[in-house]
Amino acid sequence: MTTLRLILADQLTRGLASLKDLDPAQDVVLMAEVMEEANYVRHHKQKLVFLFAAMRRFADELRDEGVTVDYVRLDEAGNTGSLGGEVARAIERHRPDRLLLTEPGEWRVLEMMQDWREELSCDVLLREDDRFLCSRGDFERWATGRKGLRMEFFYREVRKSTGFLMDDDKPEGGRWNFDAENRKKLPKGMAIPDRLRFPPDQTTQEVMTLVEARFPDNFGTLDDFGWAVTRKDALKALASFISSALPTFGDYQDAMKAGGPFIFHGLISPYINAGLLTPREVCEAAERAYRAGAAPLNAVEGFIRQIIGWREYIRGVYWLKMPDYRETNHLEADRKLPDLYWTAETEMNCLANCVADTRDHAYAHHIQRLMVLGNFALLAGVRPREVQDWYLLVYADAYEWVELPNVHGMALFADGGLLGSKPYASSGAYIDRMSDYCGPCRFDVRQKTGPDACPFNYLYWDFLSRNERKLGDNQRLAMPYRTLSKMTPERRAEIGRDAKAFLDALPSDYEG
Ligand code: FAD
Ligand code: DLZ
Ligand code: SF4
Repeated sequence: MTTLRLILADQLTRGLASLKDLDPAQDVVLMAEVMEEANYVRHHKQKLVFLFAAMRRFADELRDEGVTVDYVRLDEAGNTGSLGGEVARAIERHRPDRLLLTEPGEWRVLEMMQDWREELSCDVLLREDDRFLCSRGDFERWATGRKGLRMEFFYREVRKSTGFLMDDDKPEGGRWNFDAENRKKLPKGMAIPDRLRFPPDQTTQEVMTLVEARFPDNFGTLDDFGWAVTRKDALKALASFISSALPTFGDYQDAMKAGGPFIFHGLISPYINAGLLTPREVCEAAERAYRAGAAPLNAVEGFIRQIIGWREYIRGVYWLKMPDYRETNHLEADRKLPDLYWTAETEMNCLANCVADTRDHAYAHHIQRLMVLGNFALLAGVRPREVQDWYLLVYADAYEWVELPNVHGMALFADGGLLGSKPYASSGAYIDRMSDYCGPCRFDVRQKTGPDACPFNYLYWDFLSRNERKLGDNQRLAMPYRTLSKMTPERRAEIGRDAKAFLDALPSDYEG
């Protein structure tokens, strides 16, 4: 029996469900670079280069094993430009008995695959993606009947079921969560380790030329491209992170620094999400460092929680709530995405830095994404769909399953509180506490209103005021709403005037 096995750009895992019983003598692996996937949002140039180069190198590795790989390049004559078109053409070429798939990470692609069952002339089999630690079914069972879907409770279950950082049936160190110790600002002059980056190999250079030629106007630059494009190099990047940055990851997890987003972060999400690393092996490496005394518990617990907690939880919410999830707009936000998200041209130093980091690296770390870029979109009331599209295209690690709940739920509160018990809204004080952005900024973070005041300050109070009907009875916002209620009508009007003038003057003409 001949099996055609389709491998998508984010399924570059040798142990993938649909590669498990591969018979090199009979089977054909199909991989296709297609315009439809490259264009459904106009991905950052680095994301395109990373994925196409990693696909090509993965195909080479399979061939080295003796596997027949039918690899369709983007610029190849006859490329239909769609996954469906390339699967149909490959069926004509190879006449397989069946097409074997691993479930994709996006609802859109799953729907497409389900249509193939009707459209194609061979059997279509869809296997579960078992690279996650919690299956979609297990997440659904956990979520059923619960009032709220709090990550912390889910995380504890995954700790128990996987055994990560467990001391028999108790959490290592006697606590599940060491987050309270993980909120330090970077001390001035603290040394940041050099991170292992990878000069583009020949394949990557070829793809760079292709991407510059075919996607010249896409967001982002390729100058600082340094992503690994093979599993071997991704493992080196992981080892380098574990030895040089993990020990301090916890302490400074929320800190931000002008001119560099990497600080002590893992820089591994593109690799895990594309399949070059598995979440389990990443957590095992971190736990080994802890057990060997090479990294403290607050760092290792904090890191492992991101992966077996947040990452799995986010994926569970996506599949539980799609397809309706992306349509909600709880706060009725209706502003167009400001141009600064594309140009980095703004006098707000925090935003300028975070957009520039994103442009230069297809990367920004979690707090930049949440508390600067997301917070601003939330306070300014930007349309969720436009913000979602932006996040989906600018980051090398972005696929809808992980981007959407993070943006729609966590950053924008567009789901009305399914994911977070309150919006992550904050004034400039938080950014000042956690970064060095404010010192050189043209605005004054201590001023609340007026031409020199930090816009985050009046936007924050204006946001609370504007959304009082929807958020006023949220217990976790009781304190700021009490403060708001004590403001005189004149003060509230002044805040509203400054916010309106600022937002009205924001250029928003760019069509990303
Ligand atoms: P580290 O800080 O070193 O964390 C380790 C790992 O934990 C990450 O590699 C990642 O796999 C996982 N992780 C941490 N937080 C989350 C989270 N909230 N959701 C899922 N995984 C998490 N992550 C993506 O992978 N793709 C996205 O498209 C994405 N969009 C985001 C959008 C917003 C608005 C926010 C607030 C967060 C988003 N995240 C996304 C989560 C997080 O910001 C990135 O996973 C992280 O910055 C990746 O960098 P790192 O590997 O250095 O992570
Ligand atoms: C993101 C992406 C891009 C840019 N290009 C391709 C491609 O050419 N071929 C492919 O198989 N997959 C691509 N992908 C990933 C898909 O768009 C999609 O996001 C994931 O496969 C969903 O799991
Ligand atoms: Fe950002 Fe306000 Fe600080 Fe300027 S003062 S960097 S706008 S938080």
